[in-house]
Amino acid sequence: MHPVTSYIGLGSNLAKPDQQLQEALRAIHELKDTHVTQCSSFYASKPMGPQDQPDYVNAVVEIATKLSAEDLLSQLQAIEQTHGRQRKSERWGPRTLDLDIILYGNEQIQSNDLVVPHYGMKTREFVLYPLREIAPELVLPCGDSLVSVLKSVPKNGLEVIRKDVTWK
Ligand code: A4P
Ligand code: MG
Repeated sequence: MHPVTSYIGLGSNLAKPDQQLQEALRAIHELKDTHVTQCSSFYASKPMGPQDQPDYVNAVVEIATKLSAEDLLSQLQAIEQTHGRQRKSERWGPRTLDLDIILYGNEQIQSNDLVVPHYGMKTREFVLYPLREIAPELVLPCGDSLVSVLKSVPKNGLEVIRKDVTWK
């Protein structure tokens, strides 16, 4: 199988978020048949959802992977688990580590476990701006360019907190 270019969204707002993202990045790079090809800066973002929770740190990584989308999802969930993620009933509540598949090649996937492109990607500043940093020319599977989607999404206080992130 030829490697597929996929984009993963990383988010954390508990237990040293910056460190959570750094460790997740290394863990993703070490997944079998997968390596990280680019990573955005780390960004501080205002919480989407309940406001009585800490600000988030978010980033987007580009990977080249030979894993199927389903296998990639289960590998990412295993990384979340080793980072002490506890799934709670509160929607959009705080978390130590959240890894979402934003895009998987040009595929559109709709199964019980997996919806790609990620359902929130077109409205979330903390996904779109980091993505633009590493893939400014990107065109989504629906045919919309990233740049055109970004025009209607304000930054909402999104701020770069770390540049030149490394994963080796
Ligand atoms: N799932 C379906 N599609 C995907 C996909 N493309 N990538 C399923 C990953 N998972 C996908 O996820 C629930 C189920 O979604 C999984 O079992 C998987 O099969 P989850 O991680 O258990 O639940 P969640 O992440 O709490 O739910 P949800 O609704 O996906 O939350 P979001 O959308 O991830 O939002 N504010 C800021 N500033 N930054 C953030 O990163 N994140 C959230 C969580 C809230 N507020 C935030 C941020
Ligand atoms: Mg998630």
